[in-house]
Amino acid sequence: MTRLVENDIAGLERELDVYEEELLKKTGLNLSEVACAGGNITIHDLRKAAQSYRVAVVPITSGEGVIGGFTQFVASIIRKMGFQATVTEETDVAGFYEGVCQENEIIFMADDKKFIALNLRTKKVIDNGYGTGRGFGAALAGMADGLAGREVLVIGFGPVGSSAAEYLLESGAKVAVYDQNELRMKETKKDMKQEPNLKQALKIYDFLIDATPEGEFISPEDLTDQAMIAAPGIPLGLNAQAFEKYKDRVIHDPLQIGVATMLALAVG
Ligand code: 2YG
Repeated sequence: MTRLVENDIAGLERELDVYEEELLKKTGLNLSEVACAGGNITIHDLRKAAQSYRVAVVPITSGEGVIGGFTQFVASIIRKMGFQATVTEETDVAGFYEGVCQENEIIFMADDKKFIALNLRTKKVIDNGYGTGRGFGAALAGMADGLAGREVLVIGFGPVGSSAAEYLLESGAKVAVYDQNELRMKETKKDMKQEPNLKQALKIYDFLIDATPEGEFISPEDLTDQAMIAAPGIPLGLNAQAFEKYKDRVIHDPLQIGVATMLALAVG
């Protein structure tokens, strides 16, 4: 799991509207719609939940400590979806206590190992990796105008890649998986095809999920002309030339889709 740094999120809060316009242009869906698709809830239910739940985001100082702007950006993404969200004054347990006492029933918090959304009313807890994978699966489906019956290659079968693959199977897509780690390849489900050679696979699949922590391993000549890429992996797997050529068909962000889908899953 890649740990974000302050620079990965600096200034993104101000650009959330522009980000959402781009997302809409590429997928035909706004952030809440992508989150609802990934979270298997309706926009109507999300709107209802926004009237009934308040959200607290708690800064956690353990391990490598607080990431500048992280909790504020998480809260602004949640507000973008129509919910009331605040970052607690206090951090850690004191922050959790503050959030609960202020009657927030959804708590977001992240240390260096886990980033979760906890629903205190239903006791449902959602992991960021799970939300991110499903959300980017839904975004790719939006960009492709549906993936039922289509072949999708998932690169990287960690928590994000495996939940993206799960979402894609649910959507009726034919899922193939490549992971450089053989043990991970063994974890793929029976109805998923294993692709042993990445370069060969990139030449045949038009729909890709890049769920690896590797950067810049994909060049323009590796990809098909029709390629569409949803890339939750940080850093981006496309190199600069590939990004330049395919940027209108690439979805990549450090937190927006993952946090939005966590919220949809937490209230669903
Ligand atoms: O409260 C804080 O500011 C810090 N304790 C947050 C630490 C977050 C560490 N995790 C990550 O940076 C990422 N796993 C977050 C998810 C990125 C998904 N693309």
